[in-house]
Amino acid sequence: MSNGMATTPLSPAVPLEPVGVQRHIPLAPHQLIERTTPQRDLFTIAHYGIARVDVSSWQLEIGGLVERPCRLTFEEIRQLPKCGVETFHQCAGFPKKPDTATRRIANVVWSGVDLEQLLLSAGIRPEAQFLWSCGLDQGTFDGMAGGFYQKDMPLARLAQGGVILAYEINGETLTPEHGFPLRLVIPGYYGTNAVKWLYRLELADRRANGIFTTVLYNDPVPPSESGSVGMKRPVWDAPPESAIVSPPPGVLLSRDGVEIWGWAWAANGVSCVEISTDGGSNWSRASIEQRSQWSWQRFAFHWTPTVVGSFKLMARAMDTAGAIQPMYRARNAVHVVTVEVAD
Ligand SMILES: Nc1nc2c(c(=O)[nH]1)N[C@H]1C(S)=C(S)[C@@H](COP(=O)(O)O)O[C@H]1N2
Ligand SMILES: [Mo]
Repeated sequence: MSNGMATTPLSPAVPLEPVGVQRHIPLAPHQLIERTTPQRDLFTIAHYGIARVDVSSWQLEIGGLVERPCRLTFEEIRQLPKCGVETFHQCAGFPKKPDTATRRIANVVWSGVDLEQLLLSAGIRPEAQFLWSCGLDQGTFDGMAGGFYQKDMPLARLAQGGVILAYEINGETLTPEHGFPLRLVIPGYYGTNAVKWLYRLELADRRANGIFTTVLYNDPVPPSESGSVGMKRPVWDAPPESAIVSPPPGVLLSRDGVEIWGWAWAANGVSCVEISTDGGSNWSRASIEQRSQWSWQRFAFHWTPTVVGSFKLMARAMDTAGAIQPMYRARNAVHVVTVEVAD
């Protein structure tokens, strides 16, 4: 770990290839068959393009409100104790359309180094309240000059554990698309916070003032909830959500019965999933497995249709704090799958 050099931030320039917004979503909900999503099937989201980092000249810088600012090479990071975390990984969707459900969801095992340990060894100053994290990608997004991709996280989140700087996904080295050489992983938080191509961590006493922490990824809070008009809430913790994997949409079923199954997830864990086969009028409890760390949880419900016709199947999850997945107009709105039943 080199010391004392980190007062002037590095000003790295790395190529983006391709340049511009990247959105690849290879799997639809009915294709999420595997519990662990392989890296090659994982969705890719990037606002400016895919950064191509030369790891031999790359360093991670830790600065701001720390006692001992420092820089680490990739080799130095690889020599620290390795830890892993299983978690759902979800894109919050279009930053300006919080009402739209996009169902870009996966479940992966990340490995890397424990962020809290790293920050403790750099010395967290008492005034520090937030972690700012910066990626090596920069440019213009939605007509705004955004600078480096930057996010923030309350330092209080560290106490719940699991926050790591990851260099592997499912035991494989990260590809450039997913953040090589190093990315932040905050289990339970939406993917937008998981900064790829990380190069600088900074502790601060306030939120970061970039476009991705102020203008974008801040949802309006309804006055009924906050008591005042114009309040915003950062897109951090993921509320409860579920997706039906099977039966797939449009399938023709017999009246023999079928298992309705899928995945449910929430930052604080899912306590219950209910199924409706009549478009939301009646709900029955599905069985649901325990979660492992921040993993998604499989739910299942055996359904025997009593009549033929067209059916709207729905699943809705409740988290351990009692929040329920809303029916409409939310990024975690209920997923509807229409199927046909014939004799
Ligand atoms: N540096 C950087 N990190 C980033 C982004 C980005 O544009 N730049 N996009 C974020 C968003 S919105 C999501 S959903 C996740 C996607 O991670 P993935 O492409 O590995 O699935 O990365 C996040 N981290
Ligand atoms: Mo995202």
